[in-house]
Amino acid sequence: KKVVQFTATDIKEELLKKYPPKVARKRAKQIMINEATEAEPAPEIVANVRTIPGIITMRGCTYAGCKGVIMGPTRDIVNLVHGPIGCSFYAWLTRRNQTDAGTDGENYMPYCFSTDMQDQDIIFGGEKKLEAAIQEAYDLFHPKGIAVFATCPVGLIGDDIHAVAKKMKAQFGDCNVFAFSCEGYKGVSQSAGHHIANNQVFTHLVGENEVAPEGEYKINLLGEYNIGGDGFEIDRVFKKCGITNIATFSGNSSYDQFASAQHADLSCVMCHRSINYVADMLETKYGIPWIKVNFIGAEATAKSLRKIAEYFGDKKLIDRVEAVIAEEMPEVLAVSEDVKTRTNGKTAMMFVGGSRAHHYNELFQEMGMKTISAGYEFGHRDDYEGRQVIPDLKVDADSRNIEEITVVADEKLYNPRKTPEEIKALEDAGYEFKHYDGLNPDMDKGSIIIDDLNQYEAEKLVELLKPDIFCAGIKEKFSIQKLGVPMKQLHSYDSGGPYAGFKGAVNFYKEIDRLVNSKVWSYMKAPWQESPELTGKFVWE
Ligand code: CFN
Ligand code: HCA
Repeated sequence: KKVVQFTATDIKEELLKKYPPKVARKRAKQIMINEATEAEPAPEIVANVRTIPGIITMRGCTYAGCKGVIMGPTRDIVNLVHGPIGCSFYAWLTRRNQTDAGTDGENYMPYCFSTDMQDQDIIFGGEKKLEAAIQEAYDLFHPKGIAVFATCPVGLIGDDIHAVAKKMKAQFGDCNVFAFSCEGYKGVSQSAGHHIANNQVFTHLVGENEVAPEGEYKINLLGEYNIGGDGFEIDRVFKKCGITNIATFSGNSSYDQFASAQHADLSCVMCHRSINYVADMLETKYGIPWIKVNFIGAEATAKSLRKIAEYFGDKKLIDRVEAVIAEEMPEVLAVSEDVKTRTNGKTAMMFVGGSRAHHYNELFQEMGMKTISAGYEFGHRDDYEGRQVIPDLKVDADSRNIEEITVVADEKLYNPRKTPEEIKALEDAGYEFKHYDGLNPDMDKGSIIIDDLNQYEAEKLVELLKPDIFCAGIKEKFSIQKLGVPMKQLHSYDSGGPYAGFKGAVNFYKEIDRLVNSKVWSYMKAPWQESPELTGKFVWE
Protein backbone atom coordinates (compact mmCIF):
# COMPACT_ATOMS: atom_id res chain seq x y z
CA LYS A 1 0.00 0.00 0.00
CA LYS A 2 1.37 3.37 -1.00
CA VAL A 3 1.35 5.96 1.78
CA VAL A 4 1.45 9.59 0.68
CA GLN A 5 2.89 12.07 3.13
CA PHE A 6 1.05 15.37 3.49
CA THR A 7 2.20 18.54 5.18
CA ALA A 8 -0.28 21.16 6.34
CA THR A 9 0.49 23.22 3.22
CA ASP A 10 -0.33 20.23 0.98
CA ILE A 11 -3.59 19.70 2.82
CA LYS A 12 -4.62 23.32 2.42
CA GLU A 13 -3.96 23.06 -1.32
CA GLU A 14 -5.90 19.80 -1.57
CA LEU A 15 -8.91 21.29 0.21
CA LEU A 16 -9.03 24.34 -2.02
CA LYS A 17 -8.37 22.55 -5.32
CA LYS A 18 -11.98 21.69 -6.00
CA TYR A 19 -13.40 25.20 -5.56
CA PRO A 20 -14.00 27.83 -8.24
CA PRO A 21 -11.27 30.54 -7.93
CA LYS A 22 -13.45 33.09 -6.13
CA VAL A 23 -14.61 30.57 -3.52
CA ALA A 24 -11.07 29.21 -3.12
CA ARG A 25 -9.79 32.75 -2.45
CA LYS A 26 -12.38 33.26 0.28
CA ARG A 27 -11.91 29.86 1.91
CA ALA A 28 -8.13 30.26 1.84
CA LYS A 29 -8.49 33.04 4.43
CA GLN A 30 -10.33 30.67 6.78
CA ILE A 31 -7.80 27.84 6.57
CA MET A 32 -4.67 28.57 8.52
CA ILE A 33 -1.46 26.73 9.24
CA ASN A 34 -0.68 27.35 12.88
CA GLU A 35 2.70 28.95 12.99
CA ALA A 36 2.48 30.76 16.29
CA THR A 37 5.67 30.98 18.28
CA GLU A 38 6.44 32.56 21.64
CA ALA A 39 7.35 35.79 19.91
CA GLU A 40 5.01 35.88 16.92
CA PRO A 41 1.27 35.24 16.80
CA ALA A 42 -0.11 32.90 14.14
CA PRO A 43 -1.31 34.51 10.91
CA GLU A 44 -4.74 36.11 10.96
CA ILE A 45 -7.72 33.87 10.40
CA VAL A 46 -10.98 35.18 8.95
CA ALA A 47 -13.88 34.16 11.21
CA ASN A 48 -17.47 35.15 12.00
CA VAL A 49 -18.24 35.85 8.34
CA ARG A 50 -21.16 34.70 6.21
CA THR A 51 -20.92 31.17 4.83
CA ILE A 52 -20.51 31.15 1.03
CA PRO A 53 -23.87 30.22 -0.55
CA GLY A 54 -23.89 26.67 -1.87
CA ILE A 55 -21.50 25.37 0.77
CA ILE A 56 -22.96 22.89 3.25
CA THR A 57 -21.92 24.50 6.53
CA MET A 58 -21.87 22.81 9.93
CA ARG A 59 -23.36 25.94 11.51
CA GLY A 60 -26.77 26.53 13.05
CA CYS A 61 -28.90 29.69 13.12
CA THR A 62 -29.47 32.66 15.41
CA TYR A 63 -32.66 31.16 16.80
CA ALA A 64 -30.71 28.00 17.73
CA GLY A 65 -28.14 30.09 19.59
CA CYS A 66 -30.78 32.02 21.52
CA LYS A 67 -33.59 29.53 22.16
CA GLY A 68 -31.65 26.30 22.16
CA VAL A 69 -28.29 27.26 23.60
CA ILE A 70 -28.72 30.09 26.10
CA MET A 71 -32.35 29.71 27.15
CA GLY A 72 -32.74 25.97 26.50
CA PRO A 73 -31.36 24.82 29.86
CA THR A 74 -33.58 27.13 31.98
CA ARG A 75 -35.95 24.83 33.78
CA ASP A 76 -38.69 27.00 35.29
CA ILE A 77 -39.18 29.57 32.53
CA VAL A 78 -41.72 28.58 29.89
CA ASN A 79 -39.84 28.94 26.59
CA LEU A 80 -42.49 29.59 23.95
CA VAL A 81 -41.53 29.54 20.28
CA HIS A 82 -43.50 31.81 17.96
CA GLY A 83 -43.15 30.04 14.66
CA PRO A 84 -43.60 26.87 12.65
CA ILE A 85 -43.57 23.60 14.56
CA GLY A 86 -40.35 22.43 12.86
CA CYS A 87 -38.34 25.18 14.55
CA SER A 88 -39.89 24.28 17.91
CA PHE A 89 -39.19 20.61 17.45
CA TYR A 90 -35.57 21.27 16.44
CA ALA A 91 -34.79 23.04 19.70
CA TRP A 92 -36.69 20.61 21.94
CA LEU A 93 -34.05 19.12 24.28
CA THR A 94 -31.81 17.88 21.43
CA ARG A 95 -28.83 19.41 23.18
CA ARG A 96 -28.84 16.92 26.08
CA ASN A 97 -28.74 19.69 28.66
CA GLN A 98 -29.66 17.97 31.88
CA THR A 99 -31.70 19.27 34.75
CA ASP A 100 -32.57 18.59 38.32
CA ALA A 101 -36.10 19.80 38.99
CA GLY A 102 -35.09 20.89 42.50
CA THR A 103 -37.26 20.88 45.58
CA ASP A 104 -40.08 22.83 43.90
CA GLY A 105 -40.25 20.29 41.07
CA GLU A 106 -40.84 23.06 38.53
CA ASN A 107 -39.36 21.89 35.23
CA TYR A 108 -40.76 22.79 31.82
CA MET A 109 -37.86 21.43 29.78
CA PRO A 110 -39.58 18.24 28.69
CA TYR A 111 -42.34 20.34 27.09
CA CYS A 112 -42.30 21.83 23.61
CA PHE A 113 -44.21 25.14 23.66
CA SER A 114 -45.06 26.51 20.22
CA THR A 115 -47.61 28.71 18.45
CA ASP A 116 -47.44 26.28 15.52
CA MET A 117 -47.72 29.04 12.89
CA GLN A 118 -49.79 28.26 9.82
CA ASP A 119 -50.27 29.90 6.39
CA GLN A 120 -53.12 32.08 7.65
CA ASP A 121 -50.94 33.47 10.46
CA ILE A 122 -48.30 34.43 7.92
CA ILE A 123 -50.91 36.24 5.81
CA PHE A 124 -53.02 37.87 8.53
CA GLY A 125 -50.40 38.14 11.29
CA GLY A 126 -49.78 35.94 14.30
CA GLU A 127 -49.94 38.31 17.26
CA LYS A 128 -53.40 37.17 18.40
CA LYS A 129 -52.29 33.57 18.30
CA LEU A 130 -49.19 34.41 20.32
CA GLU A 131 -51.28 36.23 22.91
CA ALA A 132 -53.57 33.20 23.24
CA ALA A 133 -50.58 30.86 23.61
CA ILE A 134 -49.03 33.00 26.37
CA GLN A 135 -52.38 33.05 28.16
CA GLU A 136 -52.72 29.27 27.84
CA ALA A 137 -49.21 28.67 29.25
CA TYR A 138 -49.96 31.02 32.14
CA ASP A 139 -53.30 29.38 32.95
CA LEU A 140 -51.83 25.89 32.85
CA PHE A 141 -48.57 26.41 34.74
CA HIS A 142 -48.48 29.83 36.46
CA PRO A 143 -44.71 30.06 35.84
CA LYS A 144 -42.46 32.83 37.18
CA GLY A 145 -41.51 33.73 33.64
CA ILE A 146 -42.52 33.20 30.01
CA ALA A 147 -39.95 33.82 27.27
CA VAL A 148 -41.07 34.24 23.65
CA PHE A 149 -38.75 33.45 20.73
CA ALA A 150 -39.07 34.76 17.18
CA THR A 151 -38.39 32.45 14.24
CA CYS A 152 -37.69 33.64 10.66
CA PRO A 153 -41.32 34.23 9.53
CA VAL A 154 -42.01 36.46 12.55
CA GLY A 155 -39.41 38.97 11.41
CA LEU A 156 -40.59 38.75 7.82
CA ILE A 157 -44.24 39.53 8.60
CA GLY A 158 -43.42 42.00 11.37
CA ASP A 159 -45.33 40.60 14.37
CA ASP A 160 -44.40 42.77 17.36
CA ILE A 161 -43.56 40.10 19.93
CA HIS A 162 -42.19 42.66 22.39
CA ALA A 163 -45.47 44.59 22.47
CA VAL A 164 -47.42 41.37 23.03
CA ALA A 165 -45.05 40.32 25.84
CA LYS A 166 -45.31 43.71 27.52
CA LYS A 167 -49.10 43.68 27.36
CA MET A 168 -49.35 40.17 28.83
CA LYS A 169 -46.85 40.93 31.59
CA ALA A 170 -48.91 43.94 32.67
CA GLN A 171 -52.09 41.89 32.49
CA PHE A 172 -50.74 39.05 34.67
CA GLY A 173 -48.90 41.13 37.24
CA ASP A 174 -47.14 38.06 38.73
CA CYS A 175 -45.38 36.62 35.68
CA ASN A 176 -42.40 38.13 33.88
CA VAL A 177 -43.06 37.93 30.13
CA PHE A 178 -40.28 39.00 27.75
CA ALA A 179 -39.31 38.31 24.15
CA PHE A 180 -36.27 37.70 21.96
CA SER A 181 -35.93 38.98 18.39
CA CYS A 182 -33.79 36.02 17.45
CA GLU A 183 -35.01 35.30 13.92
CA GLY A 184 -32.85 32.54 12.45
CA TYR A 185 -31.60 34.59 9.51
CA LYS A 186 -30.02 37.32 11.64
CA GLY A 187 -26.24 37.45 11.82
CA VAL A 188 -24.12 34.69 10.35
CA SER A 189 -24.50 31.87 12.90
CA GLN A 190 -25.68 30.86 16.37
CA SER A 191 -23.36 33.50 17.77
CA ALA A 192 -25.75 36.39 17.12
CA GLY A 193 -28.39 34.45 19.06
CA HIS A 194 -26.16 34.25 22.12
CA HIS A 195 -25.80 38.00 22.13
CA ILE A 196 -29.52 38.64 21.76
CA ALA A 197 -30.31 36.14 24.53
CA ASN A 198 -27.71 37.57 26.90
CA ASN A 199 -28.94 41.14 26.44
CA GLN A 200 -32.52 40.19 27.28
CA VAL A 201 -31.61 37.97 30.25
CA PHE A 202 -29.63 40.84 31.64
CA THR A 203 -32.39 43.37 30.97
CA HIS A 204 -35.35 41.33 32.21
CA LEU A 205 -34.01 38.93 34.86
CA VAL A 206 -30.69 39.82 36.47
CA GLY A 207 -31.12 42.03 39.51
CA GLU A 208 -34.77 41.16 40.19
CA ASN A 209 -34.14 39.42 43.55
CA GLU A 210 -33.00 41.82 46.22
CA VAL A 211 -32.23 39.33 48.99
CA ALA A 212 -28.70 37.97 48.78
CA PRO A 213 -28.36 34.16 48.90
CA GLU A 214 -26.34 32.80 51.82
CA GLY A 215 -22.91 31.25 51.51
CA GLU A 216 -19.20 31.91 51.38
CA TYR A 217 -17.06 32.64 48.31
CA LYS A 218 -19.96 33.53 46.04
CA ILE A 219 -19.46 33.13 42.33
CA ASN A 220 -21.48 32.91 39.12
CA LEU A 221 -20.50 30.26 36.60
CA LEU A 222 -21.03 31.71 33.13
CA GLY A 223 -21.05 29.68 29.90
CA GLU A 224 -21.68 26.21 31.35
CA TYR A 225 -24.76 24.43 30.01
CA ASN A 226 -24.83 21.11 31.86
CA ILE A 227 -24.53 19.01 28.71
CA GLY A 228 -24.41 15.37 29.76
CA GLY A 229 -24.33 16.54 33.40
CA ASP A 230 -21.10 18.59 33.20
CA GLY A 231 -22.58 21.25 35.47
CA PHE A 232 -23.55 18.66 38.08
CA GLU A 233 -19.93 17.49 38.32
CA ILE A 234 -18.61 21.06 38.54
CA ASP A 235 -21.15 21.85 41.27
CA ARG A 236 -20.07 18.72 43.16
CA VAL A 237 -16.48 19.98 43.16
CA PHE A 238 -17.49 23.55 44.11
CA LYS A 239 -19.49 22.21 47.02
CA LYS A 240 -16.59 20.12 48.23
CA CYS A 241 -14.36 23.21 48.11
CA GLY A 242 -16.91 25.37 49.93
CA ILE A 243 -17.49 27.67 46.93
CA THR A 244 -21.08 28.97 46.59
CA ASN A 245 -22.33 28.98 43.01
CA ILE A 246 -25.16 31.51 42.93
CA ALA A 247 -26.08 31.23 39.28
CA THR A 248 -25.00 29.08 36.38
CA PHE A 249 -25.73 30.72 33.03
CA SER A 250 -27.59 28.61 32.10
CA GLY A 251 -27.03 24.91 32.84
CA ASN A 252 -29.66 23.56 35.24
CA SER A 253 -30.62 27.16 35.97
CA SER A 254 -33.72 28.61 37.53
CA TYR A 255 -35.41 31.98 37.31
CA ASP A 256 -34.24 32.89 40.82
CA GLN A 257 -30.62 32.09 40.05
CA PHE A 258 -30.54 34.61 37.19
CA ALA A 259 -32.47 37.11 39.31
CA SER A 260 -29.85 36.85 42.12
CA ALA A 261 -26.68 36.84 40.01
CA GLN A 262 -25.79 40.40 41.00
CA HIS A 263 -25.02 39.19 44.54
CA ALA A 264 -21.92 37.22 43.46
CA ASP A 265 -18.40 38.44 44.20
CA LEU A 266 -16.85 36.95 41.07
CA SER A 267 -17.95 35.68 37.66
CA CYS A 268 -16.14 32.61 36.31
CA VAL A 269 -16.40 32.37 32.55
CA MET A 270 -16.25 28.88 31.10
CA CYS A 271 -17.45 29.27 27.48
CA HIS A 272 -16.33 32.76 26.71
CA ARG A 273 -17.82 32.77 23.22
CA SER A 274 -21.43 32.44 24.26
CA ILE A 275 -21.47 34.59 27.37
CA ASN A 276 -18.73 37.23 27.44
CA TYR A 277 -21.50 39.81 27.05
CA VAL A 278 -23.07 38.96 30.43
CA ALA A 279 -19.67 38.87 32.17
CA ASP A 280 -19.00 42.38 30.89
CA MET A 281 -22.45 43.68 31.77
CA LEU A 282 -22.21 42.25 35.33
CA GLU A 283 -18.87 43.96 35.71
CA THR A 284 -20.03 47.29 34.32
CA LYS A 285 -23.33 47.49 36.19
CA TYR A 286 -22.53 45.72 39.48
CA GLY A 287 -18.74 45.86 39.62
CA ILE A 288 -18.38 42.06 39.64
CA PRO A 289 -15.02 41.16 38.08
CA TRP A 290 -14.63 38.07 35.92
CA ILE A 291 -11.95 35.51 35.31
CA LYS A 292 -11.66 32.83 32.61
CA VAL A 293 -11.93 29.24 33.83
CA ASN A 294 -12.04 25.84 32.13
CA PHE A 295 -13.29 22.68 33.77
CA ILE A 296 -12.66 20.41 30.79
CA GLY A 297 -9.58 18.37 31.71
CA ALA A 298 -8.39 17.40 35.18
CA GLU A 299 -5.38 19.73 35.12
CA ALA A 300 -7.54 22.54 33.79
CA THR A 301 -10.04 21.92 36.60
CA ALA A 302 -7.32 22.06 39.24
CA LYS A 303 -5.92 25.23 37.69
CA SER A 304 -9.33 26.89 37.58
CA LEU A 305 -10.09 26.04 41.23
CA ARG A 306 -6.73 27.50 42.24
CA LYS A 307 -7.50 30.63 40.22
CA ILE A 308 -10.80 31.10 42.07
CA ALA A 309 -9.14 30.50 45.44
CA GLU A 310 -6.40 32.95 44.53
CA TYR A 311 -8.98 35.59 43.67
CA PHE A 312 -10.54 35.38 47.13
CA GLY A 313 -7.05 35.13 48.64
CA ASP A 314 -8.37 33.43 51.77
CA LYS A 315 -6.14 30.77 53.35
CA LYS A 316 -9.09 28.63 54.39
CA LEU A 317 -10.30 28.38 50.79
CA ILE A 318 -6.81 27.92 49.34
CA ASP A 319 -6.15 24.99 51.71
CA ARG A 320 -9.50 23.41 51.03
CA VAL A 321 -9.04 23.62 47.27
CA GLU A 322 -5.61 21.98 47.59
CA ALA A 323 -7.08 19.22 49.74
CA VAL A 324 -9.83 18.56 47.17
CA ILE A 325 -7.33 18.43 44.30
CA ALA A 326 -5.12 16.05 46.30
CA GLU A 327 -8.10 13.82 46.98
CA GLU A 328 -9.47 13.79 43.41
CA MET A 329 -6.29 13.54 41.35
CA PRO A 330 -4.97 10.04 42.20
CA GLU A 331 -7.90 8.28 40.50
CA VAL A 332 -7.65 10.55 37.47
CA LEU A 333 -3.92 9.91 37.12
CA ALA A 334 -4.30 6.17 37.57
CA VAL A 335 -6.80 6.02 34.68
CA SER A 336 -4.87 8.38 32.42
CA GLU A 337 -1.63 6.42 32.96
CA ASP A 338 -3.45 3.24 32.03
CA VAL A 339 -5.23 4.56 28.91
CA LYS A 340 -2.11 6.38 27.76
CA THR A 341 -0.46 3.04 27.07
CA ARG A 342 -3.06 2.62 24.31
CA THR A 343 -3.82 6.21 23.26
CA ASN A 344 -0.38 7.81 23.24
CA GLY A 345 0.51 9.30 19.85
CA LYS A 346 -2.95 8.87 18.35
CA THR A 347 -4.42 11.75 16.41
CA ALA A 348 -7.65 13.73 16.71
CA MET A 349 -9.61 16.33 14.75
CA MET A 350 -12.13 18.61 16.43
CA PHE A 351 -14.67 20.89 14.82
CA VAL A 352 -17.19 22.16 17.33
CA GLY A 353 -19.04 25.45 17.98
CA GLY A 354 -17.12 28.24 19.63
CA SER A 355 -15.07 26.93 22.55
CA ARG A 356 -14.99 23.16 22.85
CA ALA A 357 -12.39 22.63 20.12
CA HIS A 358 -10.10 24.58 22.43
CA HIS A 359 -11.19 23.16 25.77
CA TYR A 360 -11.06 19.51 24.70
CA ASN A 361 -7.54 19.93 23.38
CA GLU A 362 -6.42 19.70 27.03
CA LEU A 363 -8.16 16.38 27.59
CA PHE A 364 -6.57 14.89 24.50
CA GLN A 365 -3.17 16.15 25.62
CA GLU A 366 -3.69 14.46 28.98
CA MET A 367 -4.06 11.18 27.04
CA GLY A 368 -0.93 11.79 24.98
CA MET A 369 -3.00 12.41 21.85
CA LYS A 370 -2.29 15.09 19.25
CA THR A 371 -4.90 17.34 17.66
CA ILE A 372 -3.76 17.70 14.05
CA SER A 373 -6.64 19.84 12.88
CA ALA A 374 -9.34 21.84 14.66
CA GLY A 375 -11.60 24.84 14.29
CA TYR A 376 -14.82 26.53 15.27
CA GLU A 377 -18.18 26.69 13.56
CA PHE A 378 -18.79 30.26 14.64
CA GLY A 379 -15.94 31.41 16.88
CA HIS A 380 -14.80 35.00 16.49
CA ARG A 381 -11.18 35.94 16.08
CA ASP A 382 -10.74 36.34 19.83
CA ASP A 383 -11.60 32.66 20.30
CA TYR A 384 -8.80 31.70 17.94
CA GLU A 385 -6.16 34.15 19.00
CA GLY A 386 -6.89 34.73 22.65
CA ARG A 387 -6.97 38.39 23.44
CA GLN A 388 -6.89 41.35 25.66
CA VAL A 389 -10.28 42.41 26.91
CA ILE A 390 -11.04 45.99 27.79
CA PRO A 391 -14.04 45.70 30.07
CA ASP A 392 -14.69 49.41 30.32
CA LEU A 393 -15.43 49.86 26.63
CA LYS A 394 -19.03 48.77 26.48
CA VAL A 395 -21.20 47.76 23.58
CA ASP A 396 -24.61 49.27 23.88
CA ALA A 397 -26.10 47.52 20.89
CA ASP A 398 -29.79 47.29 20.13
CA SER A 399 -30.43 43.55 20.10
CA ARG A 400 -32.25 43.92 16.79
CA ASN A 401 -29.29 45.48 15.02
CA ILE A 402 -26.99 42.57 14.31
CA GLU A 403 -24.66 44.44 11.98
CA GLU A 404 -23.85 46.74 14.84
CA ILE A 405 -23.46 43.90 17.33
CA THR A 406 -20.91 41.93 15.37
CA VAL A 407 -19.00 44.88 13.98
CA VAL A 408 -18.81 46.80 17.25
CA ALA A 409 -18.04 43.73 19.32
CA ASP A 410 -15.29 42.59 17.03
CA GLU A 411 -13.62 45.71 15.85
CA LYS A 412 -13.92 47.95 18.85
CA LEU A 413 -14.40 46.01 22.03
CA TYR A 414 -12.44 42.86 21.45
CA ASN A 415 -9.96 43.67 18.76
CA PRO A 416 -7.11 41.28 19.55
CA ARG A 417 -4.48 42.75 17.34
CA LYS A 418 -3.77 45.84 19.27
CA THR A 419 -0.08 46.62 19.19
CA PRO A 420 1.83 46.85 22.47
CA GLU A 421 1.93 50.64 21.93
CA GLU A 422 -1.85 50.80 21.54
CA ILE A 423 -2.31 48.71 24.68
CA LYS A 424 0.08 50.93 26.59
CA ALA A 425 -1.78 54.07 25.46
CA LEU A 426 -5.09 52.60 26.59
CA GLU A 427 -3.64 51.42 29.89
CA ASP A 428 -2.28 54.90 30.49
CA ALA A 429 -5.77 56.20 29.82
CA GLY A 430 -7.07 54.00 32.65
CA TYR A 431 -8.32 50.91 30.84
CA GLU A 432 -7.65 47.56 32.43
CA PHE A 433 -6.69 44.65 30.21
CA LYS A 434 -7.32 40.98 30.72
CA HIS A 435 -5.46 38.30 28.84
CA TYR A 436 -6.61 34.81 28.06
CA ASP A 437 -5.76 31.97 25.75
CA GLY A 438 -7.32 31.09 22.45
CA LEU A 439 -7.26 27.97 20.30
CA ASN A 440 -4.25 28.85 18.14
CA PRO A 441 -1.64 29.39 20.86
CA ASP A 442 -2.57 26.05 22.45
CA MET A 443 -2.42 24.00 19.25
CA ASP A 444 0.85 22.51 18.06
CA LYS A 445 2.90 24.45 15.57
CA GLY A 446 2.08 23.27 12.08
CA SER A 447 -1.43 22.01 12.86
CA ILE A 448 -4.28 23.03 10.57
CA ILE A 449 -6.90 25.44 11.89
CA ILE A 450 -10.08 25.80 9.85
CA ASP A 451 -12.99 28.13 10.45
CA ASP A 452 -16.56 27.14 9.47
CA LEU A 453 -15.53 23.74 8.13
CA ASN A 454 -18.03 22.32 5.65
CA GLN A 455 -19.08 18.87 4.71
CA TYR A 456 -16.85 18.58 1.66
CA GLU A 457 -13.75 19.66 3.55
CA ALA A 458 -14.54 17.42 6.55
CA GLU A 459 -14.69 14.34 4.36
CA LYS A 460 -11.61 15.38 2.39
CA LEU A 461 -9.60 15.92 5.59
CA VAL A 462 -10.54 12.50 6.90
CA GLU A 463 -9.86 10.86 3.58
CA LEU A 464 -6.38 12.39 3.37
CA LEU A 465 -5.24 12.18 6.98
CA LYS A 466 -7.37 9.44 8.51
CA PRO A 467 -7.27 10.66 12.11
CA ASP A 468 -7.80 8.14 14.90
CA ILE A 469 -10.86 10.08 15.99
CA PHE A 470 -13.00 12.89 14.57
CA CYS A 471 -15.08 15.06 16.91
CA ALA A 472 -18.02 17.20 15.74
CA GLY A 473 -21.82 17.11 15.72
CA ILE A 474 -24.75 15.01 14.60
CA LYS A 475 -24.66 16.18 10.97
CA GLU A 476 -21.10 14.90 10.66
CA LYS A 477 -21.52 11.75 12.72
CA PHE A 478 -22.55 9.20 10.15
CA SER A 479 -20.79 10.52 7.07
CA ILE A 480 -17.51 10.32 9.02
CA GLN A 481 -18.21 6.86 10.40
CA LYS A 482 -18.96 5.66 6.89
CA LEU A 483 -15.40 6.62 6.08
CA GLY A 484 -14.22 4.11 8.67
CA VAL A 485 -13.17 6.58 11.35
CA PRO A 486 -14.65 6.66 14.86
CA MET A 487 -16.63 9.79 15.52
CA LYS A 488 -17.36 11.32 18.91
CA GLN A 489 -20.00 13.99 19.25
CA LEU A 490 -18.58 16.79 21.33
CA HIS A 491 -21.87 18.72 21.35
CA SER A 492 -24.27 16.17 22.81
CA TYR A 493 -21.55 13.69 23.92
CA ASP A 494 -23.61 11.03 22.10
CA SER A 495 -25.13 9.27 25.09
CA GLY A 496 -22.17 9.92 27.41
CA GLY A 497 -20.86 12.42 29.90
CA PRO A 498 -20.20 14.19 32.09
CA TYR A 499 -16.75 15.06 30.75
CA ALA A 500 -16.09 18.12 32.93
CA GLY A 501 -14.24 18.13 36.23
CA PHE A 502 -12.32 15.21 37.72
CA LYS A 503 -14.91 12.48 37.25
CA GLY A 504 -15.63 13.79 33.77
CA ALA A 505 -11.98 13.46 32.75
CA VAL A 506 -12.02 9.80 33.78
CA ASN A 507 -15.20 9.22 31.73
CA PHE A 508 -13.64 10.88 28.72
CA TYR A 509 -10.35 8.93 28.88
CA LYS A 510 -12.23 5.65 29.01
CA GLU A 511 -14.62 6.60 26.21
CA ILE A 512 -11.90 7.76 23.83
CA ASP A 513 -9.72 4.72 24.63
CA ARG A 514 -12.68 2.51 23.76
CA LEU A 515 -13.34 4.37 20.51
CA VAL A 516 -9.82 4.66 19.12
CA ASN A 517 -8.93 1.08 19.99
CA SER A 518 -12.13 -0.58 18.88
CA LYS A 519 -11.56 -3.40 16.41
CA VAL A 520 -14.84 -2.75 14.63
CA TRP A 521 -13.32 -0.15 12.30
CA SER A 522 -10.82 -2.65 10.93
CA TYR A 523 -13.68 -4.83 9.70
CA MET A 524 -15.05 -2.21 7.35
CA LYS A 525 -13.70 -1.25 3.97
CA ALA A 526 -13.30 2.50 3.66
CA PRO A 527 -13.30 4.02 0.17
CA TRP A 528 -9.52 4.60 0.19
CA GLN A 529 -8.84 0.98 0.91
CA GLU A 530 -10.09 0.34 -2.61
CA SER A 531 -7.93 3.17 -3.98
CA PRO A 532 -4.76 2.96 -1.86
CA GLU A 533 -3.12 5.95 -3.53
CA LEU A 534 -5.48 8.06 -1.42
CA THR A 535 -4.03 6.86 1.90
CA GLY A 536 -2.19 9.72 3.54
CA LYS A 537 -0.10 10.38 6.60
CA PHE A 538 0.26 13.75 8.24
CA VAL A 539 3.82 14.98 8.64
CA TRP A 540 4.64 18.10 10.64
CA GLU A 541 6.35 20.79 8.58
S1 CFN B 1 -22.78 23.75 24.96
FE1 CFN B 1 -21.59 25.44 24.22
S2 CFN B 1 -19.48 25.53 24.66
S3 CFN B 1 -22.33 27.49 24.34
FE2 CFN B 1 -21.83 27.11 22.29
S4 CFN B 1 -19.81 27.80 22.01
FE3 CFN B 1 -22.96 25.34 20.87
S5 CFN B 1 -24.55 24.07 21.57
MO1 CFN B 1 -23.17 22.81 20.31
S6 CFN B 1 -21.73 22.08 21.86
FE4 CFN B 1 -20.92 23.91 21.09
FE5 CFN B 1 -19.75 25.68 22.51
FE6 CFN B 1 -20.15 27.57 24.14
FE7 CFN B 1 -22.76 23.70 22.78
S7 CFN B 1 -18.72 24.28 21.20
S8 CFN B 1 -22.00 24.38 19.22
S9 CFN B 1 -23.40 27.46 20.74
N1 CFN B 1 -21.60 25.19 22.29
C1 HCA C 1 -27.11 24.17 17.81
C2 HCA C 1 -27.01 23.18 18.92
C3 HCA C 1 -25.87 22.21 18.76
C4 HCA C 1 -26.03 21.29 17.58
C5 HCA C 1 -25.17 20.10 17.70
C6 HCA C 1 -24.92 19.22 16.53
C7 HCA C 1 -25.81 21.38 20.06
O1 HCA C 1 -26.14 24.85 17.49
O2 HCA C 1 -28.17 24.30 17.26
O3 HCA C 1 -24.74 19.69 15.41
O4 HCA C 1 -24.82 18.03 16.79
O5 HCA C 1 -24.80 21.34 20.70
O6 HCA C 1 -26.82 20.77 20.39
O7 HCA C 1 -24.66 22.93 18.64
